[in-house]
Amino acid sequence: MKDILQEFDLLKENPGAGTGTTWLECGGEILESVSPIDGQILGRVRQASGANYDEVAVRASTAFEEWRMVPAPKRGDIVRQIGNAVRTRKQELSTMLSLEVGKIRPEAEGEVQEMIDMCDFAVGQSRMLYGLSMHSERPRHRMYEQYHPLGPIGVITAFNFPVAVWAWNAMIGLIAGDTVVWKPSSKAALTALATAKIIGHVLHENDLPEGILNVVIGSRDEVGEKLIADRRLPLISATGSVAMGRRVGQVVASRLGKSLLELGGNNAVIVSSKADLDLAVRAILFGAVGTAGQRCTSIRRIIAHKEIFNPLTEALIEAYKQLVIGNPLENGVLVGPLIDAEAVENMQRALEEIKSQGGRVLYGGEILSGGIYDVGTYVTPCICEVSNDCPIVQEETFAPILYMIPYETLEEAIQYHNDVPQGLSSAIFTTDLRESEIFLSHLGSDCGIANVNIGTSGAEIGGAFGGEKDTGGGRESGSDAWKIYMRRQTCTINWSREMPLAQGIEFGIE
Ligand code: UN1
Repeated sequence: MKDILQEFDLLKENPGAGTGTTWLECGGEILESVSPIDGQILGRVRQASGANYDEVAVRASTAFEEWRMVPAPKRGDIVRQIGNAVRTRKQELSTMLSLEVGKIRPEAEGEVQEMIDMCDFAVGQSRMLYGLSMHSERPRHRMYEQYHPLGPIGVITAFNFPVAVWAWNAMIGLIAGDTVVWKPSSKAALTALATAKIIGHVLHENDLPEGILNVVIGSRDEVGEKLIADRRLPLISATGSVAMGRRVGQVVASRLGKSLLELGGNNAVIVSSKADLDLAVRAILFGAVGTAGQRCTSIRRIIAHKEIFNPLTEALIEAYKQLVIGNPLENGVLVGPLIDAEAVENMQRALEEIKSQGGRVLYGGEILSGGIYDVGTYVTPCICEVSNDCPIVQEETFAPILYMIPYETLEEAIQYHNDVPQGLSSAIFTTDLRESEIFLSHLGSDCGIANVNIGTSGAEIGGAFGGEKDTGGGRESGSDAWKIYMRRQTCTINWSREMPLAQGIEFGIE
């Protein structure tokens, strides 16, 4: 295999701002991309300065003037080509992603597939930017609504889904006629640059103006703060922690911009006494341990009926014992490293708190050592028994810690379920129709995503993705999420020779 940097024409040191085909002379600090797999430096990025950010924003604004005039289905055709270009580079891009953020190969490939699927979805959507038409209350008047391109938009993404979540926003933004300024996580900088290169090439080959898709890697203070405060960007879509989202939401609201926030989850699964336990164990394993517990949709809490609490816990411990933890690029490994030493520290701190709050660690939680493990990013996924009133249950720790919480009645289970600040994804395992319908009703889950007999993670792109409460309220990806990327306009046309007013108002000089 060629060196992964060469695969994407990346250098040992790369400028952190550009369009994929042209790059700026960057003036920020050097960022090292360190693989969580073995601590090796994969490459370096010269980050953007505040002045570089401005150059990017000017390019995105200028390119918007042209891009918005390309007919939407033609924009869709460009996105089709982007999808095809990513298809041909799926292997290399997933390898880059695994190396940089530590995802196991099947999940890295799944993520790149999610980006490809998003392109396909956006191509279809480009011919379906529908507005309604209404019957006017005035004679010989016509009313309808239409959707116009919005402008250059800002997209801030997290390390754990460095390309898929960006594609949710960027591909829909593109077909909507927007240009995109992408600020990826500094922990996934090279993956972002590689992606920008693949896509930049497609745009260039189609003789499109530079600046339709831009990437800008930089610090929060120099770049992040400027981007969210930038009045040229009518929409900021941000994925990350609740603290980050609160800041983005406040700054964007203070300039009356639109924000689309996809923040923390603290997702629970209710396992009823009438559940198919075999299904539940398989789903919980993927949901709690997949991506080493670093998805916003990861399962963090199991609310289990007391009758099946013990057998379920035992089955999960048995399954956890069989997990192969190690180099995510190797076949058979199911758990890779956490993103960095800080994530491991946070996990350890949470485990201390669990114990001090009366919880018990039933399995796992150790930092592994020896061989590849010596890099300090590998941990054993952990199962804890806690009571629902432990304060730690309210928090999302971005690590593979699973809380087992017993319940007696479904009402109590739902109360526990909803009793956290976050509201992203949720599930119930039951074969009882009444229980599942209660869970899906207004009495049930208060989350943006609610599932029956499947886990909380691994959502398909076709639905709108996002959550309530501290999760931020945004919706991305499928369904009608495209609307936020466009400017809605209601139009009324008078084709009569009269000037009637709405609500029957008479106003005029005799
Ligand atoms: C995230 O972790 O920010 O539903 C997104 C899922 C993935 C996306 C997760 N499709 O788990």
